[in-house]
Amino acid sequence: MSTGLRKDFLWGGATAANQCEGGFDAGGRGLANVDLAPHGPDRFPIILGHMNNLEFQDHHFYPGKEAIDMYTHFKEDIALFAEMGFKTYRFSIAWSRIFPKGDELEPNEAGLKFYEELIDECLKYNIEPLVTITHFDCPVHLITEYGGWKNRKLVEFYEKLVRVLFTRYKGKVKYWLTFNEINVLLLIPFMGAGLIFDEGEDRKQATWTAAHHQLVASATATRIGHEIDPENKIGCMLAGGDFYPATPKPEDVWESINDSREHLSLIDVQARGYYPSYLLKELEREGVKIPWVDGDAEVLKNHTVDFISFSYYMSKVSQNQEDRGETTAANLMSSVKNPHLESSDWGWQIDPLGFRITLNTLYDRYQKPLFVVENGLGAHDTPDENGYVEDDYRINYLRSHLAAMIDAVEIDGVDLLGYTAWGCIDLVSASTGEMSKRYGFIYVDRDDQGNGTLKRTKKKSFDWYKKVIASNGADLD
Ligand code: BGP
Repeated sequence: MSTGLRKDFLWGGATAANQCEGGFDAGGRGLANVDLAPHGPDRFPIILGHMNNLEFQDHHFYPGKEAIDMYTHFKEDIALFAEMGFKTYRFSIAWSRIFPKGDELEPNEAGLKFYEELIDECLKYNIEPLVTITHFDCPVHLITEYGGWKNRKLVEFYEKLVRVLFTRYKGKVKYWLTFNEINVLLLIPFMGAGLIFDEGEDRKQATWTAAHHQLVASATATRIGHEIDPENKIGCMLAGGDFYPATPKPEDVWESINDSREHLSLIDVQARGYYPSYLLKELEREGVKIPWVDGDAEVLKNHTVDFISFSYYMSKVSQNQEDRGETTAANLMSSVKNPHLESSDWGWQIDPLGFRITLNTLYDRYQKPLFVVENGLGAHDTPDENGYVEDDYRINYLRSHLAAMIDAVEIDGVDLLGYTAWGCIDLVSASTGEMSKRYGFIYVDRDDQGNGTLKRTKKKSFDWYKKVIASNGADLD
């Protein structure tokens, strides 16, 4: 039986350097903002940019320093991905491995070599590397010295980074994402753009200055990527999930349109090549100035992305302020609770049809190929004495979401390049810093305090996903 998915559909899994690699000071790696996000109550104020925290503090535990030590386990891990039949593996480059401070003239060979070996390991198994150039990370030196992405200099440093990557991995890597979930820099500016706000600083101006710089950097990367190798396919990346109006009340519908626009505005620019009129008007009303430099409009216009990638965990609900009901957590934001949906252990609401809806919205809006680069269920796992986890809840979540995704392709005609399940191996949670929020097909023995052997064990979902891939999505049982 065929599913309507393309024959070369890129099935796989996704991780991010700061959540799995560890080795925070290995091979000459420099310190990055993401290293400084501790586990515990200070995590959120820090990733929001509310707390100035640019060095390690003794009273905090920093889970990213060792994470699951993929830095030394990557061969073992990629062998397991290959055993599941992965066609692609999405990982990110830690900027500070390549340029430890960010503003050096020459890159760090040890960092380049590390990723080269990782890429070669993928290619050995015919796994197509899908590289996120930056997944929430920024060298700390670029923050202390330049103020992070609110400084135009960052565009230059990023340009240097991408030139080095495109050149070094030419012919080996074809799929690239410029910035992970670019829209969340509006929500977590320290993690998304290395921003820390001074007392009394105009946060909105600083945030949109940083956003403009990332947009120009992204378009510049697209230009350079295509110049260096016309085979390169370069995508943007959205923290996705549609916003439903809480009721048919026009004010709620309007609220949902505004919430959608807020989240789509940055990829509107990356996909269409210009700032949407609703955003220009809003920024003008708020007195925010876009820091245009000669040539920016052209680079945005002429170097739009080749495809749209996104994460999908849940849909969200919008309601006008006056009527706003009970809220729940929703991937770095909050949402009005949807009474029709179940929730995960962390309150994220589970909505497979919302996945199909989101795929349709994005395809209708941009008419470019899509790539699902994150989806999955963060849950508490209870391993038996051998480390084996019977994670039927995860299989159920993925089964229903994959069925909805296949409907979007087969019935609605969405053009979809691939699907990478988030945290295909257990890793540190971005929002909470916990290990206990697990997404993987592979269990990693490590707890929230950093105890454990780091032993990898296949979960029940491992064999299930293997079967899904082998049947190109036809066998979801
Ligand atoms: C996205 C991030 C990932 C990832 C995922 C799950 O926002 O791109 O880095 O972690 O969400 O979120 P969490 O780890 O908070 O459960």
